[in-house]
Amino acid sequence: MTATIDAPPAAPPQGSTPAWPAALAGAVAAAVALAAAELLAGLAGPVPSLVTAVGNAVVEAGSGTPVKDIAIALFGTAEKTALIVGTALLSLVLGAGLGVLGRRRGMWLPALGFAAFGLLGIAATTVNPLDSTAWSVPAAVVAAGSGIAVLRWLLAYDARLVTAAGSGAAPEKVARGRRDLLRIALALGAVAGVTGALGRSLVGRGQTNAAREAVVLPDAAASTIRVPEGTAFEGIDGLSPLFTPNDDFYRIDTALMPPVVDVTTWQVRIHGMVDREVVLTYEDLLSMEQLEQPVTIACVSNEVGDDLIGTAMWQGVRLADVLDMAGVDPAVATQLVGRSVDGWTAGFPTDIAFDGRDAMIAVAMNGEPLPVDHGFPARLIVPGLYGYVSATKWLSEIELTTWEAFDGYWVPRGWSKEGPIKTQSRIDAPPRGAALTAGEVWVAGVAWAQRRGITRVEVQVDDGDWQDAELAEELDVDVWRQWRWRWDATPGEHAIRVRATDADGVTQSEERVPVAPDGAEGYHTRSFRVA
Ligand SMILES: Nc1nc2c(c(=O)[nH]1)N[C@H]1C(S)=C(S)[C@@H](COP(=O)(O)O)O[C@H]1N2
Ligand SMILES: [Mo]
Repeated sequence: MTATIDAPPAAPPQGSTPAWPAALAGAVAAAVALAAAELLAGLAGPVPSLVTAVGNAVVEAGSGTPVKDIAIALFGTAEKTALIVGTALLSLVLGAGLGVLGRRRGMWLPALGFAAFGLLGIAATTVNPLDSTAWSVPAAVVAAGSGIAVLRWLLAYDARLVTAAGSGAAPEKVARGRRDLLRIALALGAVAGVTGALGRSLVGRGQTNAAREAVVLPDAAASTIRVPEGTAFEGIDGLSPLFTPNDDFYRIDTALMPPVVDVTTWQVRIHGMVDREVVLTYEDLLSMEQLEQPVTIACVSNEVGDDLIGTAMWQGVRLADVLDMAGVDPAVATQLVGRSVDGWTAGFPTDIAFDGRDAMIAVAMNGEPLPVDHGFPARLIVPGLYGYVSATKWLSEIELTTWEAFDGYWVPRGWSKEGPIKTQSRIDAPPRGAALTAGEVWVAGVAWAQRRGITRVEVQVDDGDWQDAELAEELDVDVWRQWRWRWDATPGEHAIRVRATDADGVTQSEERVPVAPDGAEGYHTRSFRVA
């Protein structure tokens, strides 16, 4: 100590070799390792999440012990999340320790530490029979490898700074180097955080899919979808099928990632202006009387001629049945609001649930449990209303309120409070880009006027007369109807238009109207080149 008073120090003073860079390097390396493992698990189905596996193993080991009770007491009922966060945080702290050790004793120690981490992860996967231990090996190797690489690089960076300080480099230069190191480490940590979160959400999705696959639907939907005789035209290239396959069904929602719902704890609560609150679990819904109904749903944002519309066989519980359990007076509780697990809302007049249409809490789509993208485990389907006012996916609440008391998600954003679907028609065939030659060509498509039904579709070529198209049989007023028209095509460029008339005798409006605020209007027109 006295030497430093009289003369400049021969060795760098303690303050210039702080421990934090090594600790930070270790923590960041651990974060990168975890993130790499999670991303791999998220991307590759059979690869288990090592963090989850370790968490599960801890639960297994700790069941019936105070460890678990303390975790629940500290973090509330979100013990699963707490466990994962806890496992991750503990890993970061251990990583920091490895960083400090690595600087003092050399890289072999942290390398062993990371390898031990990997082995622990692999061992943890043996606890849960659903985890593949074999597939955990690549995850562990990638995790340990990336952790070691990052730590090596950061410690080498730090070592250069220590050497520079020791050989008399300007203190500002060393300080700047440290700031750069801090910045790099924090950036790496941030990237690891984002990657890890992405990986986890993908893992969660995989778990939801597994839960979904385990669902056994009540009889009704076990039947495959049969298309009744005459309701669909065969063999017209480009024509939309009567039922839209789930994989081709349009998807519209505000969720960046579809919410991950644990179906074993999920429930829907019917509350607000009711005689008694009702809470239904997934099991409850499946055990109630099932309704199976084909419905064409549509998005208010569907431009004329576009494909934000699709038809499915929906299965579920009649909404009126559920409302009757709760005791609802639609003259008093004038609005029904569906709320999603992620807080999204949609509201419509309560009357609609009782007016005879097949409004339902749907659990199945085309004979399968609802796909995750389309609202697993349950959603609302209300024939005749655009999705934004009715079709709440990942349903968690049905709240009865008044029309004036609440506005659903899209209403304050400039969309109409009421959203009945408008009569529309679309030309599907011939498909885009088809090489047409003169002669007979099928022009075909779909037309819809939910709640009313379609009675007439007409086609016009260039400025010719409107001609009646042939209609397939109506499956249901709430389902689109296929139409076709035999065109004797002549060489040249032609414009073809279509218009539909509903069962009230009202023809769709010709004047173009944009999608906002309550749905597009106008005739769909396409041009074709005939050779
Ligand atoms: N939770 C939730 N449900 C939602 C939405 C949403 O953003 N979040 N969007 C609605 C809209 S605008 C439409 S058109 C339909 C689309 O349903 P689909 O994605 O199954 O086709 O879902 C509705 N349900
Ligand atoms: Mo929509």
